[in-house]
Amino acid sequence: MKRILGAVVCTAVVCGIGVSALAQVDTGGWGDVRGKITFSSDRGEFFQLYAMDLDGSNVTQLTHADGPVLQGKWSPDLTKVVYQAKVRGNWEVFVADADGRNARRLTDNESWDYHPSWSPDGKQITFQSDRSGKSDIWVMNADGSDPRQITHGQGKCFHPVWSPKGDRIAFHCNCAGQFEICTVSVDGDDPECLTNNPAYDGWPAWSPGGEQVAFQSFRDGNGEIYVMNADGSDQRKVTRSPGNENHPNWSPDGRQLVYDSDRNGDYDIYVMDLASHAEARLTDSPSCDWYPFWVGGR
Ligand SMILES: [Ca+2]
Ligand SMILES: [Ca+2]
Ligand SMILES: [Ca+2]
Repeated sequence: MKRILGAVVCTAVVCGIGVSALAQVDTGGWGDVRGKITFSSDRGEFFQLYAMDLDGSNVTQLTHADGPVLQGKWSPDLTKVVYQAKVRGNWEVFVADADGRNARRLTDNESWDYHPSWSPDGKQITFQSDRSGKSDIWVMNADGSDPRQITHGQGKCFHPVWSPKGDRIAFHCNCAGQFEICTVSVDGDDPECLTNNPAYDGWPAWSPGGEQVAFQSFRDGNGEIYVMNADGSDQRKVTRSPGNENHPNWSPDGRQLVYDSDRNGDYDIYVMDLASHAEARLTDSPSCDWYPFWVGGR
């Protein structure tokens, strides 16, 4: 990663020559991933992005960097992908074309910048950064310009996700010693928390229409996936396993959730039909497979 992305950054952004050739070295251009589920796995030397069909078949490695790459999220119009990569010891946010070509670095500082998520119009990206001295929620334009701080002192805030309606950002936050799911308007006003209990609540994910939020909670002793209405009402558990379920994301039609679980000893990707609660295991590897994302979903 350091060597390859360093070359991309220097050549494409600073030096301004050879963009297409080195962008191709960066990612190889992985082709069309529409309709697939992507995830991050350390089945190689570092975490990289992978894609598979909806039944778990045809696993292909997307990124081939010499450092970790995590959390690929395709834009709502499926023209771009944003992801985080570790460069010279700290996380930075990158954006590329949907097929992986033309990777561009959006953040460049010694702080950690990560957990990027698109605005519904694809014009802005929210992300988490500790550049202010602690972990806060930030927003920037999709070209990396005009970064602005959204949360200020509510606690350590993580994993922002932009609502499909465009008006609010959900995240999890250590507020007064409790991890809760909170939301804030995109200009930083009107913060509110949707959960309130001593257990860890985290990793919010808006349903495609924005009416519901899936999240992880430890309120029953181990990590389970829950779904609630967007106002925090009707919080209900949808997984029931002795392992830890994490990182829910929605199918494009809102009928299924994809998440990871260590119920079989290491993290693998699972999918659940919300009407029947039927689950299917999609990956079965001794490595850590997590952060699934349904391309075309949220
Ligand atoms: Ca950084
Ligand atoms: Ca809590
Ligand atoms: Ca569980």
